[in-house]
Amino acid sequence: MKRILATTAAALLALTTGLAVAGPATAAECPSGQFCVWQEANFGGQRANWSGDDGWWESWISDTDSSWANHGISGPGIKDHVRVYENAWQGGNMTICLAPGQEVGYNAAANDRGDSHIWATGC
Ligand SMILES: [Ca+2]
Repeated sequence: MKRILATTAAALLALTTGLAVAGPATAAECPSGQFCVWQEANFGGQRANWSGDDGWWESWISDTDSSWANHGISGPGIKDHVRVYENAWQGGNMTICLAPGQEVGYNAAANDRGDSHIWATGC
């Protein structure tokens, strides 16, 4: 009996471990319908999030953005992509563009450069 219990426990442990690995542990925490930006890579540090456009990011997130997630709602004719620009009011170069559902833990070209963003129908 003792041996059966031990085997069952081992099987349960293996099952639990497998589930933990398969789970969405890397998914960024960002509300549905919103565009989220973090000060640190891999969705760390303080987070900013918007449901609409912002032509002038708050000073604490301007030029400190290091990871991004687009949890916008997708659909026909809906502006579901997000374009980030290096200057206010979509000025300068576009640093990064995210498709709906896309999460970027780090991007060297876009790191610490964003100042504004708009929702768009494409990139
Ligand atoms: Ca940063």
